[in-house]
Amino acid sequence: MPTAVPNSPITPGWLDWYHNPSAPTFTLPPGTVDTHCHIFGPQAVFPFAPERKYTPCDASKKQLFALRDHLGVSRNVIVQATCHGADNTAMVDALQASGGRARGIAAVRPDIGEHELLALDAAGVRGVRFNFVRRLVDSSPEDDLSLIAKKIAPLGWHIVLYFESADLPDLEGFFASLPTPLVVDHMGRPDVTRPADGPEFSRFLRFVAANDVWVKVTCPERLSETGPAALNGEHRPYADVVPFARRAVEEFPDRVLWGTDWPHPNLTDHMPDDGLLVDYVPQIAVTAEQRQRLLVDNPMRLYWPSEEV
Ligand code: 0GY
Repeated sequence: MPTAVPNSPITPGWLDWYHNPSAPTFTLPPGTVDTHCHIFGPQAVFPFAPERKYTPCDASKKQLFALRDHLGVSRNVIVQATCHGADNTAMVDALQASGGRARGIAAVRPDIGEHELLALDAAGVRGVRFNFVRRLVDSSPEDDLSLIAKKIAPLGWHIVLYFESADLPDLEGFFASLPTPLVVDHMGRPDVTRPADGPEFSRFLRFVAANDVWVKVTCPERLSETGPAALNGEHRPYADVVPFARRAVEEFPDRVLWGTDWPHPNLTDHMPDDGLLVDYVPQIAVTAEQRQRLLVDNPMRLYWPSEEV
């Protein structure tokens, strides 16, 4: 009999996801897609990758689907978390259990073969993630990434980019050379203590305008300095991130995407109430038409192009 491998201890100080999220007061439109969420393990079933930079608490597909239903979300896009490295088994297992209600973004190595790519495609994978955040990956060699990009382009997939805003000037040329549509995580992680109409975020939006780029207006909880609390007595969670997200929604109404980022890896300050993240939406998409595009029409075009809501 094989001996069971004991679970690794969770990273000290790790914040567990919010177990009893509030029922949102804002009702999401039918067909809403959460385009940024992850699965962690469970590690006893899907062990984490040896090269990972953190060991999280478990966050299973069943728990993700329960959150989906609680929030009034219809579909998920599950982004491979770095703690699973390039082993996409847990994510693919979740796609297969979703009854067609989830798509995936994989992490792959440059030597991946066509057979494996086709199997990922059949399971519902529609893109790969290139991660440039130094605390999450050891390196991001452009030659390797270019090779991956060349292999996935014929499948009609796209590339999800995760980087820090300070690195955009160095990376922009490489990004522009990639042969697929690009999807940027968390608005390119702006420094929200700077003005939303200042040079840094304006440069990011010029990059969006000049290329085939979609923007996830996600992760206010990760970017915010003011946090989830009321501001000046008003119920305005993550108020300092709002001008950035709102500017992206207004300038690129057809290329913005929303998501929860559940189970919120590597937060150290607070763990967001996912119900509150839904209540945040009307602050950044102020008209019903903007919300319909952000939450339903845009993600359906990208991930379920031939399906009705
Ligand atoms: C996010 C952000 C983070 C982590 C990951 O895959 C990951 O480990 O994406 C982070 O630590 O900023 O998008 O979930």
